[in-house]
Amino acid sequence: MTDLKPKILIVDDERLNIRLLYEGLKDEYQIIVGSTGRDAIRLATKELPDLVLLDIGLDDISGHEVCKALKANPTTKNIPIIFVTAQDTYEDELKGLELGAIDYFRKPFSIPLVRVRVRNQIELKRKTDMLQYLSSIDGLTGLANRRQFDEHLSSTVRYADRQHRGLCLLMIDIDRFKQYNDLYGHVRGDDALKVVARVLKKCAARPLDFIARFGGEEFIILLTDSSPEEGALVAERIREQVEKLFIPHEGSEYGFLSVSVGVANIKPDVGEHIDERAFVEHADTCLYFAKESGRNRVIS
Ligand code: GH3
Ligand code: MG
Ligand code: MG
Ligand code: MG
Repeated sequence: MTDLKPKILIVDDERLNIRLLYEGLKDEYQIIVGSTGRDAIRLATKELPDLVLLDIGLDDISGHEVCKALKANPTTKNIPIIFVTAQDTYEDELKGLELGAIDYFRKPFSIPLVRVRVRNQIELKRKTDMLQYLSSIDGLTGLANRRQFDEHLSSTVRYADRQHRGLCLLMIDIDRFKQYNDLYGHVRGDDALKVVARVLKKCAARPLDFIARFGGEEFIILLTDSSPEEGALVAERIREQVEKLFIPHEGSEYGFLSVSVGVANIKPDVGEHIDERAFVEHADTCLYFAKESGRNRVIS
């Protein structure tokens, strides 16, 4: 069974401090421990704890430097850090907080006080995570929303630039959907959007496939490390699977609900940079041609 207790990383070079904190927190939390600055960075990146209790005076890299490194890394930047230290000058405290730590415990610490302050921070983190989740998800389909897609596209494009990896972008639009709403009502329209979203999840199910609702009845899929052939194959599978749902649509020339798909591909050479906007516009242009040439088809 997985441990659902919040996870805390404790890093200190003195065993006694680790033991005290461990004993005080182990009943409520899953605890991971480290004794060096390198441990702190490695474990925070690998384990993604909900909170880090970080000593400042460490043997290799100071707690302040560790904090700077974690705050500079997009995957660890939102993990709250509390400094636990014997260095209790005003300047130390100020520096720690300025580097992005959220709190500061002085040694020798009072365990009941540590417990309460840790609990408050964990609660705050839980709420922040929930808000972050809600602001990145489309409520109707459960897919990522446009905002999250834009962020994901930027980071994936940077990765592809560095690694010279191929990307495919699929722009999917439901055909004659205005008429579908007019004929069958908005509630059935919403149902159709959910069903199409399910098809997309089934057809683009690799861990690196990213699906989002781009807006209205348009969806977008970013395939990382994919060749143009793979992109076209996924697009064709989507088109076919939606067609095979056989959802009646009397306003469509095909009699059933269908989608059109535009596919753009890119693979940057050394020193080349992908233009995000042009990439999305290319997929959109292909989608436009798919519509122009009769709908229910894929154009790359
Ligand atoms: P085309 O084949 O050219 O794509 O025609 P279309 O009718 O699908 O395109 P158009 O852009 O004219 O209409 C899109 C429609 O999608 C209009 C709007 O009523 C509908 N729509 C957008 N968002 C939602 C939604 O959240 N729920 C429902 N039910 N309908 C939506
Ligand atoms: Mg120390
Ligand atoms: Mg449409
Ligand atoms: Mg549209």
